[in-house]
Amino acid sequence: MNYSVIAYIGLGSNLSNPIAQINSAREVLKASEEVTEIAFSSLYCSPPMGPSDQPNYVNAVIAISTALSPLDLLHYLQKIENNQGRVRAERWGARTLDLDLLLYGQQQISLPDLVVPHVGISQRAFVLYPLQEIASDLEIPFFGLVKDLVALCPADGLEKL
Ligand code: A4P
Ligand code: MG
Repeated sequence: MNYSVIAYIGLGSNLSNPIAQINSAREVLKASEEVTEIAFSSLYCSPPMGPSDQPNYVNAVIAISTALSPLDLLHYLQKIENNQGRVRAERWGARTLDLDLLLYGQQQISLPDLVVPHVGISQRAFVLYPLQEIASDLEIPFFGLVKDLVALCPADGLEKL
């Protein structure tokens, strides 16, 4: 029996009614026996990072408690992405749903398929601003406090919905 850990997941979507995609992913997570929701941020809209010929994104962050291992949680998140019609084509390309494992407790993980804290967590407004709403005093291993990282991160056109 594993102990429960608090994990943070970034949700993103810019296709097929992004707000509904994010809300639906939240409902799936809430309904899961393996996951308990602790907090859910506001939804935010932002211009795309990466290829600019794609719609704006809607993003949010959820805090959960779970006894799933990091890799089992990643695979579970990928299953939810696939169930919501995710097709993997271009890196950083448009998607119905992207679920990124941002943090898993205070663990630092460096596996071929899983890097935690998530790459880019310390510089992305669409991750840091919603994360600050639910965990301002949280320490991100290696990078520092969420609130200090937000203070250094321009909003880059991010807007609360
Ligand atoms: N992977 C490794 N670590 C992780 C982790 N911590 N969480 C691997 C999730 N996956 C992780 O991911 C590619 C591979 O990353 C997976 O096979 C997994 O084993 P993917 O979701 O298939 O592909 P991707 O999302 O296109 O690539 P990547 O590099 O994860 O992109 P990001 O960082 O997710 O960025 N602009 C705005 N405004 N808002 C966004 O949310 N998102 C992206 C995608 C681009 N531009 C954006 C946004
Ligand atoms: Mg991703």
